Amino acid sequence: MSFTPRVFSGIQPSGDLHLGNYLGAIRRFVPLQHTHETIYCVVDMHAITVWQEPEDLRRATREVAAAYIAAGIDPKKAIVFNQSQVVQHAELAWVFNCIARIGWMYRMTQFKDKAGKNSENVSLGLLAYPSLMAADILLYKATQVPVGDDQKQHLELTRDIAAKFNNDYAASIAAQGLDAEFFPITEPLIAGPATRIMSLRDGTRKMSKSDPSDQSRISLLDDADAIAKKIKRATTDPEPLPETLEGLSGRPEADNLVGIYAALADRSKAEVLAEFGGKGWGVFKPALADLAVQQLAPMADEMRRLVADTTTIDAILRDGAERAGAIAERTMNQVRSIVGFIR
Ligand code: AQP
Repeated sequence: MSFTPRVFSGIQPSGDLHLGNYLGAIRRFVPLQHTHETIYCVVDMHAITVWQEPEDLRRATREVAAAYIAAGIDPKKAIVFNQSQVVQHAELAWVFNCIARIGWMYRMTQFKDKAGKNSENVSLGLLAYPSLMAADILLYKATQVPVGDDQKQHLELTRDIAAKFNNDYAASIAAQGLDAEFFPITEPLIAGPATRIMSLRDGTRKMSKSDPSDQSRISLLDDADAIAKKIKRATTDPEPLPETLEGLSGRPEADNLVGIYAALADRSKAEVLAEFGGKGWGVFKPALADLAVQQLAPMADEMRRLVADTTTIDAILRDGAERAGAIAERTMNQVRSIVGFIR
């Protein structure tokens, strides 16, 4: 069957948003709202898979919503809401917990990274996280999900869950008169020069909210001075920039900074190297800092203004939740019948 093209994505309110979240996800959400039905969620239920102080969670939830809007997402066009206001996410996640296999969850590299050696002691929610993520996406029968490269494995698992549900319940789906492909096999949208932004301190580690070093990331609320200082101090090798893309291989820090420049300038890495190849860091870093400040500082101002206006932000989230809830309830009604729950 052909599904209505629909885009869904979400970000956890689990700390300070950073340049990786912006370039890998939020910036790419914006143009899609003009070509697709779009649903952008603040996934607060995912955030509590690791401990969050309730007041911090409220603040961070509003901050992610503010970032969406400050980046250019129009909440009248796109649906913007926080996950916990649409209870069907939790309901479908439970059904998917009974579809997915435990072994699938243990194989997730994000779980292995986050649980580390402590895997017996982390929350059950952290293990089941990808099942809730599948519910987020499939509740809206989303056909495309723009994400950073780190989420690719979770997207593959979403596809596996959709396929297994469609298969396990094939007879019941047919008996309800529904299409055999009840859930779509969602496509990840992972593209551009910034699918995985790396730490400014270590080009082999992902830029991340949970990195203990504030110097490792550019936060979306950093002021111009902080942005410039962090770029100036970013770890690099002593060589000048190469003239060609091949020259970036084996130079993760250089590759990362060129990728950041390319993404912010809406250019390819090759075009950036055509301009800066052969030049040293003393030329490139100030140019990158100027570009980053020019793009990020106005957004940070707008985010601060929006976050301070909690009445407006909360009203946007409530309105989004109502619109999302109407779609979610349609899907859940079908799922309840397919599974055999009496209503
Ligand atoms: N470094 C990154 N480069 C490109 N994209 C990134 N994303 C995250 N980090 C990078 C993308 O941002 C979206 C939201 O991510 P999330 O908040 O749901 O979870 P995450 O991927 O676990 O983000 P963090 O910042 O790394 O958080 P912690 O430290 O809590 O794990 C996703 O589309 C993600 O791909």
